[in-house]
Amino acid sequence: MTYCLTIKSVSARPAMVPLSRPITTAKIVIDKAPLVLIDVNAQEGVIGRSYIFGYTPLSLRPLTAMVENIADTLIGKTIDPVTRFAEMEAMFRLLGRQGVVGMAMAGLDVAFWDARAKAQDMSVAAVLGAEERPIKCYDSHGFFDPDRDAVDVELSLKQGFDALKFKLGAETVENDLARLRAGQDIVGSDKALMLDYNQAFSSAEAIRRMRRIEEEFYLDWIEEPVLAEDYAGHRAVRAALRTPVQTGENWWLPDDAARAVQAEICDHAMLDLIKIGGVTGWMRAAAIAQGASLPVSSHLFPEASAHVLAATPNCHLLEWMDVTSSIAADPYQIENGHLTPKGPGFGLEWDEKAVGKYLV
Ligand code: SMN
Ligand code: MG
Repeated sequence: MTYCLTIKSVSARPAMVPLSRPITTAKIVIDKAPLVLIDVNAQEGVIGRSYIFGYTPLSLRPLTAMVENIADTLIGKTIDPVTRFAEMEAMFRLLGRQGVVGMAMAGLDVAFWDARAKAQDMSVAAVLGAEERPIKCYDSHGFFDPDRDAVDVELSLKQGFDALKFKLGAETVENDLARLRAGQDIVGSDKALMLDYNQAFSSAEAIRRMRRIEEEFYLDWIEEPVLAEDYAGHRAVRAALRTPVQTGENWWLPDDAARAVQAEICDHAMLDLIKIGGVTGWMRAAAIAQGASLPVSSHLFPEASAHVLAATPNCHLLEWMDVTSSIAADPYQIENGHLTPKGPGFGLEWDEKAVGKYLV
């Protein structure tokens, strides 16, 4: 089958999808995933699929509309992801390519790559020139509450994870420390432990808290200690601590990755497949990080991230967070703390009966 595909139609379906484990931070609880499911239908019969995680139900209608509006300009064009992405970037040069615009562009890009690979009966990892190898994961837990979450942490250990992340940022650092002690009591000191502050603090407060935590713990990274766009704050935290600084899930396109690397704000890079610009954006941002010797980890989108991480020489860890198992026809499974990319495409097809229950 030729891989020269032509876009016949695009569907964007908003859904509130149940999560096997709610996503909790110190401030919010997300118990249903606000997703936009994108299908790119090619005239040749191939369907490229992707999804956007919208963080809040408030994003679903604008995201859906933006995908549909962009798609209207692409009908009849070929599914050449790099070419189409350049067109979309030019289309929004004046408006700006961040936010809903960037997420819609990236959602279409991911679906294009899915279609492209399926047309060649290959996985996306294989199309990118990588072997479909197991990618080491960490289990991404929420705002750790020992009474509520101990069972989930024990399950992580049974699944073979030897790296776990907790979100903290409680009212007081004493409360954070108590949660961390309880978490490490379960995990043990031989496992990698990471913390995510989800942009909660000023650099002074982040440094104050982390210096207290560093008296007791050796963490593998502290993630987003300050506002994502506060590069000076990230640099200050990085200079003050021995714990590596992780950030990047809120970088828009490879452009932000370049600016962050130039500003030397972090020790690791975390790329979010949708905010970084899909597969097309990921490959460029991962190369920028590689040039700065930054290990690259993924954020959300574990299925497609397994494929792009397989093609990322500076691959570090895949964030395991189960978002789609309630609607996937053949959900990805963790094996001994690893996730292996499968095809064709990203190996992600929907159970349409299940999807139908959650469309909004
Ligand atoms: C996160 C925050 C909000 C939703 C999903 C994930 C978090 C992470 O920053 O790194 O997992
Ligand atoms: Mg994070």
